[in-house]
Amino acid sequence: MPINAGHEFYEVEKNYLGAQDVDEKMHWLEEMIKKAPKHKSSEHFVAELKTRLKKLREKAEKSKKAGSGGKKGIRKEGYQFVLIGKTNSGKSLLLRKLTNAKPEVGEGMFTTKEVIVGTFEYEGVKAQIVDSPSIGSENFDKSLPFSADCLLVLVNLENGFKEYEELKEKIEKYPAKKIWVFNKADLLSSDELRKGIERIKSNKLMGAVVSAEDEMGLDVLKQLMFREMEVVRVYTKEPGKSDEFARAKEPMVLKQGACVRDVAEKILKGFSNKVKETRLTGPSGKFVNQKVGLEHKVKDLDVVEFHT
Ligand SMILES: Nc1nc2c(ncn2[C@@H]2O[C@H](COP(=O)(O)OP(=O)(O)OP(=O)(O)O)[C@@H](O)[C@H]2O)c(=O)[nH]1
Ligand SMILES: [Mg+2]
Repeated sequence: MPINAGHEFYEVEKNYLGAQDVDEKMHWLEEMIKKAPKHKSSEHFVAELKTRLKKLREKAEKSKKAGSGGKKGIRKEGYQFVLIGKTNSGKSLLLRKLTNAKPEVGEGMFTTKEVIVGTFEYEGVKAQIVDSPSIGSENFDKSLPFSADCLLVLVNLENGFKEYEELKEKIEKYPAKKIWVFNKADLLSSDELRKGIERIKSNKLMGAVVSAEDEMGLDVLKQLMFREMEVVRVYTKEPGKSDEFARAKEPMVLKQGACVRDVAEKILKGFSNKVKETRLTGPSGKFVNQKVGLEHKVKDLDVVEFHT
């Protein structure tokens, strides 16, 4: 196909050709459409890809209706973390500790039989955490890790560092961000623990050593998760009210890189042009009560006041 696609496109195409099932195929096809060159001579080719995607979607829909999927529909809401790992690594116990969900936790293998969702709340920001049958289970959900924004990859420290090496290869294909969670630290001697931490450091891994059981290291993990979400919290207030008053309310949560206009749009829904003046106090401001324009980039914990 002489469409002059970039190297990225061919990488994605390779994944598409090697995909194991319909969900994975659909994912890579969507990526191919995104990465395909956007010029006149490739229009026909892109149209063809889109037809192919439509057919796959219909096929997936049919097989779900026929009940072969059996997956309960989980709706992706906001930012989504997906727990992934081998059986007994402690995914379900971790979900219990990080969210309101109450999944079954068991000493036996493959306790978790279906997808379960919990709500994670940290520093005023909410996210979804999804637990599902372990790698190696017949119920393992092949498409779920593709939809994730970030994977929480559980390594059971009982099995040593080799489990990390094994998992690394298995999860390479997922485009999501990855946070490594080295669990069951309570079962290691302090010497083993020290060596483990050194290896994590020398591999420059983004991760935390935790014990879901003893609730050790969970704060570090939560901070990492929060950081990976790349959000900013912005407080809004009415003119005349104090910053303390504004900060007592729930913040607005936006993607990093958002500007004052995005904040205004969220409140005024399509009427940000009504804003006559904006005053800002906080990390992105040079001084208190600074007058800023709609294109001013907000930072975490800014307080914004609109005059309409
Ligand atoms: N000592 C210790 N035990 C843990 C820890 N985390 C989990 N466990 C235990 O490990 C076992 C497995 O935990 P689960 O959370 O059910 O594991 P899973 O990864 O969900 O595994 P599946 O059975 O495949 O669903 C349970 O007996 C837990 O109590 C930990 O940090 N320390
Ligand atoms: Mg489980």
